[in-house]
Amino acid sequence: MSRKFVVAAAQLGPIARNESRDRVISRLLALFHRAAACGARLVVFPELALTTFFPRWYFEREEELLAFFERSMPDTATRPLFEAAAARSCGFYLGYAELTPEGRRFNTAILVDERARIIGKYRKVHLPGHREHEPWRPFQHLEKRYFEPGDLGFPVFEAFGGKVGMLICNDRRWPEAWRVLGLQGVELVAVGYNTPQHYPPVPQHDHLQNFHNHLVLQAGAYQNGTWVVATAKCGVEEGCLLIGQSCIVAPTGEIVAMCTTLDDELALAEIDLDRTKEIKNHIFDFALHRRPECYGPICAIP
Ligand code: CDT
Repeated sequence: MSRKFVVAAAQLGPIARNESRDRVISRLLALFHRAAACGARLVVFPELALTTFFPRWYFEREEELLAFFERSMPDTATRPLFEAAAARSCGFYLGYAELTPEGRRFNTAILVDERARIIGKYRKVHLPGHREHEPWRPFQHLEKRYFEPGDLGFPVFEAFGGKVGMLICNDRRWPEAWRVLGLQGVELVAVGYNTPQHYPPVPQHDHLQNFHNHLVLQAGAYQNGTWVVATAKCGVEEGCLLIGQSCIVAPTGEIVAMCTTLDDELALAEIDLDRTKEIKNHIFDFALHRRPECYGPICAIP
């Protein structure tokens, strides 16, 4: 049976701090319906896709922070997305800030199938930035303060006729994250991101942000023989420029589609999950060529 289908990276332009959930969802729905009209079976939205990238601010009052979190999924605001998924037989990846009933906070993504069922959840493992307020920065990156590291590992889900994994933003820079997915035979990895162009501690790397984004996505795809759909929230958001260049990467490491604006935009491609075999059964045939007996230090806990 053919395992070819159309996927979409549904890139978002900036979301203002005071933009309502309903307004954001209407933007997501517009992209979703356009992708579905092009035949998409899976639409990948960005990290923290329902709000502005709020870790750029230090909040003194907890209620200010918690306003950016979802307490259940779906909830009233997001239900229309699930209804659209069922009506269009098209699934999605959605990043959002999760507040659990116990009061724990995670940077989370869900995978929803073509029947609008949540079939997978991932909580971001690699939280970048800092824990304390650092007023010298032009903007904060307080993910370490506002989220716990994910506690679900790097699961792979049977979905869309193949094996699907999820990463969130900074995770994509870590080969270990890709490899744990690769070792489970992942065939499609969905990644959402919010990446500022300016990195205050090392500004001499600012001009490399787009390069590093594609470098790690293409390496992760090739070295694990997987398709990648990577989606940005981008543009000038509350004075902070976030990179775009959302893209779809083949298991060969080639970019087959890419967004060219810093606004709401789709990148679409027909992918064939069977093309993962070109890599998985040859150059990176893990069973044949890996030497795990030499890799111990990677997993040693210091
Ligand atoms: N959202 C996220 O993880 N962003 C980081 C920014 C760089 S570290 C401050 C990233 O890795 O793209």
